Amino acid sequence: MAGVAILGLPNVGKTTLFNALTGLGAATAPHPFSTAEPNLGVARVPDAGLDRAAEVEGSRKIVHAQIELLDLPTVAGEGHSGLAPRFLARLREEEALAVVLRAFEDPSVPSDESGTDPVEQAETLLLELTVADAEVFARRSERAAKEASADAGKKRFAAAVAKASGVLEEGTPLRAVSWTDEERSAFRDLAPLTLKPAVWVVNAGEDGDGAGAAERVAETVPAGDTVVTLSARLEEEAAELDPADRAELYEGLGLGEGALATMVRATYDALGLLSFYTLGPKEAHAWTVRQGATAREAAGKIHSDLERGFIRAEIATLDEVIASGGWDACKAAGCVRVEGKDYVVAERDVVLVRFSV
Ligand SMILES: Nc1nc2c(ncn2[C@@H]2O[C@H](COP(=O)(O)OP(=O)(O)O)[C@@H](O)[C@H]2O)c(=O)[nH]1
Ligand SMILES: [Mg+2]
Repeated sequence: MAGVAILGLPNVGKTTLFNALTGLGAATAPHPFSTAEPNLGVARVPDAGLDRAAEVEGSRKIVHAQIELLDLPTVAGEGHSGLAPRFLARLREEEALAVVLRAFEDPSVPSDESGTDPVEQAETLLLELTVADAEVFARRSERAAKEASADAGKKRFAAAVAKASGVLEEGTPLRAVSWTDEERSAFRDLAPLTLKPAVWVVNAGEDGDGAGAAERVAETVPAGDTVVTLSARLEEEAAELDPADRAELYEGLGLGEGALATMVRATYDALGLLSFYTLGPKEAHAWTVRQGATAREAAGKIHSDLERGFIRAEIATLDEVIASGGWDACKAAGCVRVEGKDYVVAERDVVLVRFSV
């Protein structure tokens, strides 16, 4: 399961967002540092399409895709404003970062630690991540240079680490530079924070639109990073509603599928993952594979027998299935195609694997 760490300055809405995503109801408070230990939870990837498909198919059970979430406490003092050194190692284990930036104004929630300028916060956090990486790479680079002088085979490794160390010393996150596969594999054990995909979450508040802020954040962070806007508090309230009421609320606010779905999808994208589906009377199931996965690989996610005995896949898009009123109707209408083992699975494909073992 993909793991995502939630970061940000104190009192910006990290735990609120965590609660909205996990439905775990961890304590939030209108003062900084209310989270003393990391909260760990599993978020069901919100997916209105999956819910609707289950409805038209009459599936008895719905299985959402999942991500693991870590809500890290912010610890004050000693020249770091967001990342507690004692949690850095934990952070390096996660695959992606969701960075919460406060844009909402609320006099009952102090903002002295963060301010309400999301661009300033993005700059601060990016710099902290870069400095944390710079320390690790400077140390490793020194050691690698010594190793390389005794063993010529280690020269290329030392050169890669030294180059990255130089980039970081200039205050540039590693993600902002392109690296060869060889260089990337040299960095792997150091698990650089600035090479992890990051999704920037502008917490704009219930009545802020945040569009301008999001645009400015996008210009600040490394090119290609995704920026989403939401109100963590509104999402936390929405998460407590049943699906129909939630859909109505989102529709009333013009939020479409809801901001959480957008955020999680952006994270999936950043991680190079996508969802495909299987549908039946027993269950409607969202599965996760890497982008570029073939039909045969996707079959292996469902069951190893399906991969081994793969014959062909029948495929339609989720929207086609919903519009037709179910898989069988879709097939009758001719919207199901047949694909072979090398077909590259697309986001929102519904897949029926034909196999024999
Ligand atoms: N008005 C408003 N308050 C929010 C929003 N998101 C979070 N808060 C409040 O901000 C306070 C701090 O939130 P919390 O999630 O504990 O922040 P953390 O320190 O980043 O984990 C809480 O009182 C939240 O209810 C929002 O979108 N609008
Ligand atoms: Mg918190």
